[in-house]
Amino acid sequence: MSKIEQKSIDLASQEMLKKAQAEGLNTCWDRVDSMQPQCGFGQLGVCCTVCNMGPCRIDPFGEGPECGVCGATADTIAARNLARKIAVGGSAHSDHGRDVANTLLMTAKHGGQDKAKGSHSHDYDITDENKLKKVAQEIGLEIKGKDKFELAKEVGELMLGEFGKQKGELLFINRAPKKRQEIWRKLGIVPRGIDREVVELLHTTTMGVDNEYRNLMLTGMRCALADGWGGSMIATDLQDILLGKPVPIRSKVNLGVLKEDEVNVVVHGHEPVLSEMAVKASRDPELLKLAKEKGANGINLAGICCTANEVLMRQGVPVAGNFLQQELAIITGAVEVMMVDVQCIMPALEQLASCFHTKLITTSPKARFPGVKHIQFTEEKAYAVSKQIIREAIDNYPNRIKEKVNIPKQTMDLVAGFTKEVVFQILGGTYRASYRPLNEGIISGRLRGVAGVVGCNNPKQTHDLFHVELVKELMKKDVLVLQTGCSAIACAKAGFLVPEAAKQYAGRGLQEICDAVGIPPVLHLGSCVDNSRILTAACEIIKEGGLGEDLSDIPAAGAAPEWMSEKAITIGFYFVASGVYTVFGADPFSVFGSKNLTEYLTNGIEKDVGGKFAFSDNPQEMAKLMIEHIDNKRKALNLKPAMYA
Ligand code: SF4
Ligand code: MSK
Repeated sequence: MSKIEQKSIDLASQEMLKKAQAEGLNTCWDRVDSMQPQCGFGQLGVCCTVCNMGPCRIDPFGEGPECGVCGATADTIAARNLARKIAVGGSAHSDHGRDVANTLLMTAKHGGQDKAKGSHSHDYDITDENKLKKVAQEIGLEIKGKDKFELAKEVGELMLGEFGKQKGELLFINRAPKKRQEIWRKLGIVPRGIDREVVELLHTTTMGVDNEYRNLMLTGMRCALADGWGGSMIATDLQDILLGKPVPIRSKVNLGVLKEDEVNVVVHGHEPVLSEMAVKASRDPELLKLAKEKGANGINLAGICCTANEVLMRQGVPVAGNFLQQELAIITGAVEVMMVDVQCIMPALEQLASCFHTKLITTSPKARFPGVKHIQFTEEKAYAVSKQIIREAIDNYPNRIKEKVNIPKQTMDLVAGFTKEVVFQILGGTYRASYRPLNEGIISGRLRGVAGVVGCNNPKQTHDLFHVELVKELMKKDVLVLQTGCSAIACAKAGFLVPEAAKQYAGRGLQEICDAVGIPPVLHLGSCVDNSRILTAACEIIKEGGLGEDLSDIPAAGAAPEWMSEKAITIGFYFVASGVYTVFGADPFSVFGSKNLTEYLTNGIEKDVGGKFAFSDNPQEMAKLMIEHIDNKRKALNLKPAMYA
């Protein structure tokens, strides 16, 4: 992939790639080229390093070994490799959820102490008491006579207990339709404790344990469900309680949000507990004064990846870019500090930052880079740590080398901040909040159905192309699109996340709905853990009635067009295990070396859980597959065909 236009469709990114090329700077696009050809055994999933009798590899053409030293076949090896990825992806989201539960507990403790003293001294607060009460009631807690800190303590303790629970079922499983719960129970895949499911899945993949691909996938689904209906859902709900539930909010996206005359601080990673404090610190009068003294006109905070989505949803902080733009942000030469927490942070940033004045600062004890400045974040000192990092950025502003600065002009308006609760109100109004209008829209055929389009970027594909082309096609066919993660950022840059986009891109039916309620045709629901919002919104559709009894009945489909992370695999599995047809772009999950496993994932699994996977390396074909599926579901519900398209 040598031409810059083939590397990214985004003009701002193309400009930075040209700069990188001119200055001899290495990016992931160069590195992916230098990797070619990538290992065929790895791509097919038939390489095993599980034990020290290996590494072993199976010849996919049947001319070499048919099994490893231990006798493991391609089916076992590919299924074990995939199962390990599910466990890793689930552990990442869930560890995030655990940290939020701990922050909630700490807030409850400090809040209680402060109340006794009659003062408020702590950095965090219980921001959404209503959601706290709702969650508390839902999980069986008595709310009467308890203040918000007492209740937060009880909720936090119960939620934290979900990680180590040895028996029983995860509490949020109850949110799923009854029919879905029964399917899971029958198959024995209702998750128990989140940690337990990750450990058990890893155990089954060790040498000489589970050798049956279907069983490995069932255990994998239980682990993935523990993420989607456990770790991720806990992260989303507790973050809303702690930091506030998002509401529709306008902002801007793309590298042009970086400012020539201000101190630029880029937050990158996934966890909002520190970045929320950084937003606060960037507005601190003392620090703004300091920035002025250093010659800057202000402090400009912008985000990359899902930390960006988190602070966008709640604070309207502009987004500098998605996953493949992390290096490009540094190449602008205008970033004083890039502060990173966990996940999706390229190790290459360290070397690249050293070519500019940019300071890379790590903040999590879980994620250190050799030779990179580390300012450890602790919940107890969240604001002080944030101020220290912003101060570092201000002090670094005079070191910016003017000749090296090149900020692309491109920005785009967007509206984010959609949640299950917000959709209720927008569709039904404050006094009769309901999903009825959405269900009616689907039943009448004005809306063909709903799609969740999520996930990363991958330099093996043209940056943003799959997201944009797929979503364009879905809108045209009257499919309402729900998005999270880097996919939402890609479509925001394309201008799909504003109400006016309906006129330009949506089919007539979707346009009518968007015009009536004033929403964009593509709704931004947040970060990767917020895929749980898509699950809960789907549950509301079922509860509202008229579209079946189970999630698998809804005319809906999911997609991860440019995925790269193990987390995307886990998300795919919890969607499929919840009954959703899910299409993956780029390379499949490295399973094609096993015919049986491939057949199970794309067909057999449907008999077990009602959802299945499809793989395609063409966005138009992905759209076609999703639309066909949606139309089939409409037929199965005896609904008329889509009204207009
Ligand atoms: Fe080879 Fe079996 Fe060991 Fe894998 S577990 S490395 S296939 S001997
Ligand atoms: S950040 S997991 S690249 S979506 Fe959530 Fe983006 Fe994928 Fe990371």
